[in-house]
Amino acid sequence: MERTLILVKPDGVQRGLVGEIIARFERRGLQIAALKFLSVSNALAEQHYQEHAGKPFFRSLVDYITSCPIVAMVVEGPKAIDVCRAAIGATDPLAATPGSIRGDYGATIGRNLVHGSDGPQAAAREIELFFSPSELHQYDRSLTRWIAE
Ligand code: IDP
Ligand code: MG
Repeated sequence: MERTLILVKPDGVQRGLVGEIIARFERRGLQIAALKFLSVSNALAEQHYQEHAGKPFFRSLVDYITSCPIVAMVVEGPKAIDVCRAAIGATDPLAATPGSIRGDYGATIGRNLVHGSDGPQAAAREIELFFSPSELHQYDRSLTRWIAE
């Protein structure tokens, strides 16, 4: 079982795609372990994207992710990191497969709607940046008893 950090970036919120994007992960079979709506500070943005510090797009990336509240979530499941990266699609929406979130809703690399951790180390680091341990929930899913009591 793996956990990974997903962000619905400001363009996803502004375009009214929050429900649609969360639904993609739910339908893929992933289980929500944590979920919140927050404004990302400059400091948090710089930490989250630290691997990109110094790149030409770093400043605009930080401006983008801090420009409007976002949805942060932790989802879990078998191979959750790779499953989510596949559901999200390639970084540049032009190269993203149709059927992926970026392939269906994105047009440009600077507005690609969603973030997903790219490996186990990144996932652990990023989850800790956005969530405290008490905000992460473990529970068993079942169906029958949630349809009829
Ligand atoms: P990823 O989000 O698919 O993991 P990364 O290479 O980690 O892609 O880049 C992080 C984010 O930085 C991208 O999702 C995108 O928002 C932004 N980004 C990456 N490359 C460029 C670029 O060439 N121009 C503008 N923004 C970029
Ligand atoms: Mg990345």
